[in-house]
Amino acid sequence: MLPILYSFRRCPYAMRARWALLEAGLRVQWREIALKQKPAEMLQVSPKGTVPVLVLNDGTVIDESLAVMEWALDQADPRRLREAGDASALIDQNDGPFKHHLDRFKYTDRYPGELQDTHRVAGLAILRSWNQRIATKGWLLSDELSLADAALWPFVRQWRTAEPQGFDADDSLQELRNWLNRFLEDPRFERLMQRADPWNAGGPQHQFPADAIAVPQDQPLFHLALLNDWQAAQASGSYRISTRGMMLEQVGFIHCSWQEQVDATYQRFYADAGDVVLLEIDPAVVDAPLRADAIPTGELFPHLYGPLNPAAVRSVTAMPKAA
Ligand SMILES: N[C@@H](CCC(=O)N[C@@H](CS)C(=O)NCC(=O)O)C(=O)O
Repeated sequence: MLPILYSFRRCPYAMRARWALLEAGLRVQWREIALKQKPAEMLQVSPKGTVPVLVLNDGTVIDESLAVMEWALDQADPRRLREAGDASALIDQNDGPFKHHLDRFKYTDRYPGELQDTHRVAGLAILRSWNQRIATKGWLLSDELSLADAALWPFVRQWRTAEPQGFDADDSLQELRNWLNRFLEDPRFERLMQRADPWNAGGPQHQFPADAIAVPQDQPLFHLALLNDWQAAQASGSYRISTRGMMLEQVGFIHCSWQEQVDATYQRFYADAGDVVLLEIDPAVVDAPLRADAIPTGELFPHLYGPLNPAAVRSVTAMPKAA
C-alpha cells in the first residue's frame, strides 16, 4: 500500500510537499481535496484541516509540509538538497513574515483595514534580499540547489501571480525571476501541477505522480555503464553516474532500462563510447527508491533515485554483446 497524500493543487505548501515526493522518486495515493469541503477521512487523521497531509502505512500522520519534505528526503535525496547548508532561517522567514505580507498583498480584500501597498513594500524587501543571495551564490544557500530553494519557490510564484507585470518589470528582482523560472521550466513543475477532481471514497482513486508506475520487482533492470566508472564504483561501493557524462547529483536519478529498451539506448548514447558494460540489476536489492517515469514520448523508463549499490548488480556483460 502506498502512503496517502491529501493535497490541493495550487496550495504552495502542498506544492512543495509534492515537489519533494517527485524529487525522492516516491509514489503516493493522491487525494485531491476542495478546501471548502474537506473529506471527513482527512479531518479524522488531522483535525487542524490544512493540506498537505501524508498518512503512512503504519498510521503515522505528517501534516506539516516541511515534515513531508523531510520525510521524502529521508527516503532519498539524490541531488543532496540537504547538504548545501542550514535552510531553516530562510524557511522561517518565508513561512513567517513573507507569507504574512504575501497573503495581505494578494488577498487584501480579506483583510479589512490593511493597505496593499504596505505589504507590497514589506514583501518586496524580503524578495530583494533573496534576489541578492541568488546574485551572489547562484541559489539561495550556495551554488547548489537546496532545501531552501525547494521550500520557497511556490511562495515566490504566488507573489508573482498576484501582480505579474510588476514582478516581471522589476529590475531589482532579475536574479530571483531567473531562479523562479528554473523551477517553472523544469519538467517536474508540470508533473506536480497535474489535475484531479476532489477525491471521494467511492470515486476514482489516483496516484501521484499520475504519469508514473511502480517498477515490478520480478523483472531485471539494465544500466549501460562505462567500464572505468563501473570499476571505480566497485572499489568505492557506490555508483553515481546517471547516464553518459551526467552524474546522479545533476539529473536526480540513474537512468535504467527494461530488457527490450537496452539496444535502442545503447545505439543512441553509447555506440561510440569505448569500453561499455551492461549491468543487470535486481530491483529487489537496490537501496534507493525506483519509479518508472514517462519521457515526453510517453514511453516509461525505470529510474533509480539514489546511488546504485554494487550488490544489486547480478551480471556484467561487455557491450556490444557477441553476435
Ligand atoms: N503549516 C502548514 C500550513 C498549510 C496550509 O496552511 N495550507 C492551506 C492551504 S494553502 C490550508 O490547508 N488551509 C486550510 C483552509 O484554507 O481551510 C504546512 O506547512 O503544511
